[in-house]
Amino acid sequence: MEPIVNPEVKYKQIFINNEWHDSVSGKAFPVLNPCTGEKICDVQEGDKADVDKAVAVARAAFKRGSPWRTMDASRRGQLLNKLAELIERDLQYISSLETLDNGKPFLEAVEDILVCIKVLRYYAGWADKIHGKTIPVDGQYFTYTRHEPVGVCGQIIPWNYPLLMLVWKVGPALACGNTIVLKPAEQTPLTALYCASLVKEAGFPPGVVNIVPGYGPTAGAAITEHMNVDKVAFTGSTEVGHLIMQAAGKSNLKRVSLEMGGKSPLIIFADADLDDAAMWAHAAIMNNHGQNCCAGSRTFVEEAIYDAFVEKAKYMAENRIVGDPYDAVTQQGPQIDEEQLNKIMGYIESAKKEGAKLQSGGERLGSKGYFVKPTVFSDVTDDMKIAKEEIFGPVQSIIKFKDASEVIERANRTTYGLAAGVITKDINKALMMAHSLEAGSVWVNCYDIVTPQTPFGGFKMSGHGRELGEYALHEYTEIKTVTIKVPQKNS
Ligand code: TXE
Repeated sequence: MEPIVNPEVKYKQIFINNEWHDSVSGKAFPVLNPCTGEKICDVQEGDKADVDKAVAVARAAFKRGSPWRTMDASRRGQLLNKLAELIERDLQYISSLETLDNGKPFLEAVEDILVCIKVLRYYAGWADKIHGKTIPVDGQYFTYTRHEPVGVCGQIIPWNYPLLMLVWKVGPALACGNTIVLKPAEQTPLTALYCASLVKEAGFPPGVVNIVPGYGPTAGAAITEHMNVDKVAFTGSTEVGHLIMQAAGKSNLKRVSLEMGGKSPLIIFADADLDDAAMWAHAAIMNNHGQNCCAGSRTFVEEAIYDAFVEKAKYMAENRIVGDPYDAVTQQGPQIDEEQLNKIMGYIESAKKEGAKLQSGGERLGSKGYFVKPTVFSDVTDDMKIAKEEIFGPVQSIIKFKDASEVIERANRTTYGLAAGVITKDINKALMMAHSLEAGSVWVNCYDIVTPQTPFGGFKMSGHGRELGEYALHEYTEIKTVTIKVPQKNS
């Protein structure tokens, strides 16, 4: 598929009640092209007043007796399928828009959007299969459970996978019958807004999905503090995750699910096929420019193959093609913005100072846009900043280890727990590692395999709750126990 280079931006307003609105304040904010740092367009800037409007209509759409509440569950599934079909129809345009806004290579944007379609279809299938149980209770009673929607769900998403993060949250929420007020990241609101137009075209009733672009401390905080929002789902930094739990605690104790960052270990044993291991490790950290919550940002390599591995890693980084994301050969585009660029460059400098050995990259590429050369450090030790903190950039840290029990301790010595990987031909070792690593996902002889069917989320400070798979439905339902006295029970 060919991209539409610099596609037209069709929607720049706030989407409330299936209509487009200017912000109450009259303000708009610039959306920048990460390849150039230049403005793509201005988008209406939502704030508390706009969030209030969106929550009010989402609440009305959730009222008992409303078209949405009285709709057959199977019909909700049909609407989700329709939305998937419309995204598929516009795949080329949406992927092109994602590349413009986010900077990821066009073919990777296409991959993202194809996964969006799969996730929507997966949850479309669930819509009429979300049900409770009848329970054989003690006494003369008949008891059953109902899985009811939670209500108005606030959803706050990041910029690294803009439409994918929207779909991960919107899919299960709608399958369960909730209504939504979603805030896209300020860096990347464009595909979310286009998707809003498809929500309307698909036939979702007004007020079911509302999209309020804006900044975190204003629009985002208004969602998290709102007394009429029943649940908030968030993907982003741990720092903001803390704020979200605090806001929920201070307001109405809304339900909270969080997916935050990681410092995920990928552990390569000496028995691994070296080329294969180097390929997985490179992809684990470099994919999406390192802007991946489960990036394999600590590459642990057993000492017997350490030097040979470093050579391969260096070669792969040096040969990675960085440049224009609309060019089909490009593997890496720009980082999302200047703040992220500066953060990454700061980590690279700290590694140089702390004694890590720079094998490749280590600097910005060009002076326009936010490109970083794929960077590899060897001789990284556990106490260095780059081995402890999330860099969120194309920076591989290769760390040496001696044996399995030692590396388990070291790999788990982090406040994060999102993902981990193991590469070995020894099945016993693989299983022992998989069951010892403190992470929500463990990949063996592969990495970053996330599918619509598999739960995804973090241990420890990487998260609360799970997205995707059947497990995500728990985050979007309340369980009600109904007990009825009966004159006589029979087994
Ligand atoms: O995240 P923020 P940023 C990590 C990664 C990255 C760092 C900072 O390490 O370098 O976080 O990125 C909204 N109340 N991840 O600054 O600020 C914000 O508007 C409510 C990991 O972009 O957490 C955006 O919509 N909302 C990650 C979303 O939160 C607030 C993906 C994420 O932004 C808010 C992104 C507030 N007070 C960054 N402040 C992952 N897990 O994949 C901000 N927001």
